[in-house]
Amino acid sequence: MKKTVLVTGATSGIGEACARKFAQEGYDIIITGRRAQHLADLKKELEVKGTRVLALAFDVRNRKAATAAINSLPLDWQQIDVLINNAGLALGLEPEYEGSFEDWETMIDTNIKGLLTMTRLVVPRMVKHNSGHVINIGSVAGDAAYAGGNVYCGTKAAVKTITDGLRIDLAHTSVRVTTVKPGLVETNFSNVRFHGDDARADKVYHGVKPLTGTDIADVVFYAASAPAHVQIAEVLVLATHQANGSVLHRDASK
Ligand code: NDP
Ligand code: 8X3
Repeated sequence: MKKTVLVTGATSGIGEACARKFAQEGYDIIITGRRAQHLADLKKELEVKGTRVLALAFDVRNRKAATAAINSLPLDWQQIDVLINNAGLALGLEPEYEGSFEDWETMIDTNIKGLLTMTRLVVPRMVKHNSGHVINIGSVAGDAAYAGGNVYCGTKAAVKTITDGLRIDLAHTSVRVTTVKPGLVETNFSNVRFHGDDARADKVYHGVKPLTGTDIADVVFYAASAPAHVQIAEVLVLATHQANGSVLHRDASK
């Protein structure tokens, strides 16, 4: 029987790559994000290739909108087999004593509360059917703070702990729970972090071969396609020249 995946933040980067990967592997896809036009374009492209796609534009910070979107699912889309909680962002790299209250709030509301909202809305049906898989996108940033990472690192540490908590709460069921923790992935992430300063964003990837969204999508799919008795609890995926959130070897000649 065909399976359904719901990907949050499917308009760009890792989420978009996950949507493409699961589509390629024969899943029906629910793509979500705030940018409706990006969703419409991706839906059109995947449908041409024969994938069933449902696009739902909403902000994961808006609990009412998220609830309405999940409650609006047509009958044949209601059984979600895989939930990929990917929507998230970093804003700023200032020392904590100079950080922006607004940026902090956006990160906490998106990365932590948005992920919790989607989990709370989708998981009860998984429990009812005693099957499903929640894959949360954490980060190497959640393993240890790096300079200027303060609040972003804190949100990703929270993702790890919240995911571990969910795994405990679901241990009596067949629902699996995974955290995938990427390192440096070249996406829109740094452009967003630096509020559209693309030159500064580009510098993040100078002299190093970063991971791609597709690299992470492959790992996410690996976890989702493991045999039912295998629960990949956590995966840390780094670029080859990255050792942790703070140590990255750059080749100055590149
Ligand atoms: P992108 O900026 O390319 O993608 C972020 C996605 O999140 C977009 O689709 C965006 O959609 C969505 N999103 C952001 N805010 C909201 C919101 N309020 N409501 C709904 N969707 C939202 O970055 P990445 O692909 O790199 O990031 C994806 C995840 O991976 C994030 O959780 C990030 O923290 C994590 N990560 C990234 C790493 C990296 O180096 N790139 C490394 C480790 C983890 P839209 O704007 O349309 O709403
Ligand atoms: C994104 C990776 O190291 O830029 O979570 O924080 S990092």
